[in-house]
Amino acid sequence: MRIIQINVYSAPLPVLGGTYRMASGSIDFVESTLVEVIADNGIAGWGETCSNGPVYQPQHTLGARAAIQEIAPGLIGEEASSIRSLSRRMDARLSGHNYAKAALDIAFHDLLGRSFGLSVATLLGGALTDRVETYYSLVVGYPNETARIAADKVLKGYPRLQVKIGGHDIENDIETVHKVWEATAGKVRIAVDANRGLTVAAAIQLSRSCQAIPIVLEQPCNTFDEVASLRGRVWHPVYLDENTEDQNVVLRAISLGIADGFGLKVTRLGGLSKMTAVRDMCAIRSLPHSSDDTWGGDIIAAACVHLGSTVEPRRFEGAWIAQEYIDGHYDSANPITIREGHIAVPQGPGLGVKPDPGIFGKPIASYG
Ligand code: 0XW
Ligand code: MG
Repeated sequence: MRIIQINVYSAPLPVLGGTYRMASGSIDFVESTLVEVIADNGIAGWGETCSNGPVYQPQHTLGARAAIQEIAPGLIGEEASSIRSLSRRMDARLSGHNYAKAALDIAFHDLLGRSFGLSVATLLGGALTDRVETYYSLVVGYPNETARIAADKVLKGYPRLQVKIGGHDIENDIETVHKVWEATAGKVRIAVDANRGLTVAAAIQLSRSCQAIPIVLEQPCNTFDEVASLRGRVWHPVYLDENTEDQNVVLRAISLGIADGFGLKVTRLGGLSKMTAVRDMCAIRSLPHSSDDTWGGDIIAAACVHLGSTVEPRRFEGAWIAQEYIDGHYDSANPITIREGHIAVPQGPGLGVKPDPGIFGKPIASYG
């Protein structure tokens, strides 16, 4: 089974319902990049990578496309059944750029699964559940309004909320956390995500002012070292998100004991292969984590859900998908949707999701 063609597509995704506000930048529109990897058995596998703007992380749309341009020609004619050897091949063509390689890695899994009649979750070791938790991400806002939305999401069945803070007055953030806690009355788990936006002093102040509230502090400060310096100075568990730029950072955070859990992104880590190794590292130390991505449609959502279904449920912090902010689906027959705060693991071979024919128009690049 050899790769004979790779097509790259662009999908514009305007943000539904207004601006998605984070301490590290706001977005109104993103453009996703999709890859279709076709093998000589006539089967195609799909992958996706989509940054949420150029500021959240170093990854960006044009970077992904330029990286794929470097890599893709070297994959034509390669054996598709060994994802490990395809991964080595990608590294031989281009150093770094995990987020671009991730799209191809997801497509390799989809192709392999479809070719052998196995789901991606099965390829990743086997699903432990047929539906995974998700969480609702409340954008940076003001205390009363954020608390009102939080209460509504609890009624909708979300088991976990992520409250975005940072980028403005810390007193406002502290009040927001208290109001959200009062409005949700202990019915959900709460992560408070500053998206790198707090100083060390502000993170300590927030934690001490919210001592009695069982929150998790997600990526409070900008750098790994700043977050590391919080150890023993804050009351709450600290999770790393944006700093986990590759597998080695996760390994270092675990071995130094500076993270109590992680917000993990499939594309940032380099795809399902690399994320699976990180999943297993976390399992060794009983560390909780999510299976998210920055943004994107049904393909990346399916990848997050398949991986998420293989994580021990008691440590799973949810698979975040962008569905609430996107109009429509790539796959009208098998869309990935949130129901009562959970997402069903797609059935069928591969990712269990396939874009409707012609939905992305003509490829922006083709190799092979
Ligand atoms: C909630 N997310 C998973 C989606 C946005 O890209 C931000 C991100 C996070 O947790 O930082
Ligand atoms: Mg986060």
